Amino acid sequence: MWRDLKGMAEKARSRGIASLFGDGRAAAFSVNADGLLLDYSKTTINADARAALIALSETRGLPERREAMFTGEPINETEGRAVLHTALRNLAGRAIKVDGRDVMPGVLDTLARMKSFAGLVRSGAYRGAGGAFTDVVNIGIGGSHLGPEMAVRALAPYADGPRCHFVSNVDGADISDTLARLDPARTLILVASKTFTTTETMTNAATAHKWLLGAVADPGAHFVALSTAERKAAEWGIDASRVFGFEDWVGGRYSIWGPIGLSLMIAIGPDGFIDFLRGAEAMDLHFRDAPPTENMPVMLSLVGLWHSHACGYATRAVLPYDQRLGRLPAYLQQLEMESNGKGVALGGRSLGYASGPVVWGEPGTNGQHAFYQLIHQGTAVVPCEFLVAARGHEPDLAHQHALLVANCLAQSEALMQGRDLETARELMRNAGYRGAELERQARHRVFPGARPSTTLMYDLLTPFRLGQIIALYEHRVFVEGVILGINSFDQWGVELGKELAKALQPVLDGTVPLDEKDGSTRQLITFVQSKRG
Ligand code: G6Q
Repeated sequence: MWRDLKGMAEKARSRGIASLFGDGRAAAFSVNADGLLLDYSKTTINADARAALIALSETRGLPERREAMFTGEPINETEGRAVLHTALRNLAGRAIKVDGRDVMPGVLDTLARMKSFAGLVRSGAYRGAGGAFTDVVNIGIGGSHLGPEMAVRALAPYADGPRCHFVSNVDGADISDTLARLDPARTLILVASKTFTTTETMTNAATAHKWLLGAVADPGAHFVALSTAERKAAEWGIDASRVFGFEDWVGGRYSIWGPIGLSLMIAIGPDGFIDFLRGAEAMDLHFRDAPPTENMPVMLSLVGLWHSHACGYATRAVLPYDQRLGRLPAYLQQLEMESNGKGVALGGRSLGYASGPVVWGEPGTNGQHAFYQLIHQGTAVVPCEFLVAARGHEPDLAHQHALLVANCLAQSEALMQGRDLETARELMRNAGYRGAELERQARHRVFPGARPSTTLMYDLLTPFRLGQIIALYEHRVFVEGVILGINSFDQWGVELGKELAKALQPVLDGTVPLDEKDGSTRQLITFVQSKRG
């Protein structure tokens, strides 16, 4: 089937994109979902390619796998776990059973506890040694960091609680720079760690504890734990009333919807957080029910696979024309690359084709003045995924928002249209060039065009909308994983480096000899040791 799709892609390449536009293409190659519009008409996909992609998804068992995920079957097969982040936003409370037990009463109870605690922090009823908390520091990494950091920044216009800060890196510079600006007596620390064992997080938490120890009588009262390891959090000395647990069927990078989202809830308030969950719930219902051509996660995924596996484009750029979505590319990098960056299929055999694509990006218009050069004229084709709101949150600056939207639309138009040599010659002729110099200058001004992009548009980036968008990407990654035959919910590839780092620590300290290391590692360690003295 991949061979057929590759053949189709080859033919599509010669057709280009602009020539496909006739009556109704824009609407026919777009999907709407509760106020979101995904336009994928500026790609080479035509009706035949779409039908073949949908057939592929069905052959790979997408409808059955999707149902298995929503109903709590252990589809994370290498870890023997269900995959139920969708339960965290199942506000309707529909029963979902894992091993015969309905998980919803526990989920809703934790949500109610989070709401109550966030309310107490926001009102100042739960306070620090120096008064109501003015600042909250979320200490976590990877899935316990990127989601809340991205969402708090995205929803800044809705933030009316204490300021939220995020510390992740084991590099002492991160926590040191963050705490330097804060008053310990009015700072609440959230230790966000599913396992409560992650080196970076536990090291930073200990540093924060030391910082508080010198400043307040009861540092423990300034700590909250967000973790599945409730016993470990208790051993660490955090009172059970401030431990918010979740279960192992919530993967780290899918965990923003529960306790790991507490910083977001404190920032925008429980009502805003519920709206965020509602947006995700709306996307879940849509994903579960809509037929393929009207199903946004399915179509977004198929368009992505068309580009990565049929056309062979190795990367994909995420380009939000929204400054507050500045961390979305990093968030999606983890979601996509940790989920589908695998070389082995579910059954244990080698994949035999490319894994999920490399994802990267930056907000527009900034990227335009940096790497868009390569996107327009470089030799590698990079499918671009634009996101933009129709309206901004700054009514006084509507003219700036209009400029932002114009730039976003112009980019997708330029990528598709390009500029041919004859037009470039004409431009250079008008600029006064003649002869060989005209020809030389003209060639530098040619844009190949026919470069694909999609645009995701929405009215305003509200909590509901953000919830919907994040759930859209989660499901897109799931569909892609099903079609590629990958388990999107484990991450064994991060383990080896962790093990080696642990073993290297005593070597760096000089308590274990260097001998067994390779020449390069030995040289680098010797350099560090000589500088440390
Ligand atoms: C995410 C990954 C990983 C994880 C971090 C933090 O899906 O599993 O990024 O979130 O390693 O783990 P803890 O939350 O257990 O500290």
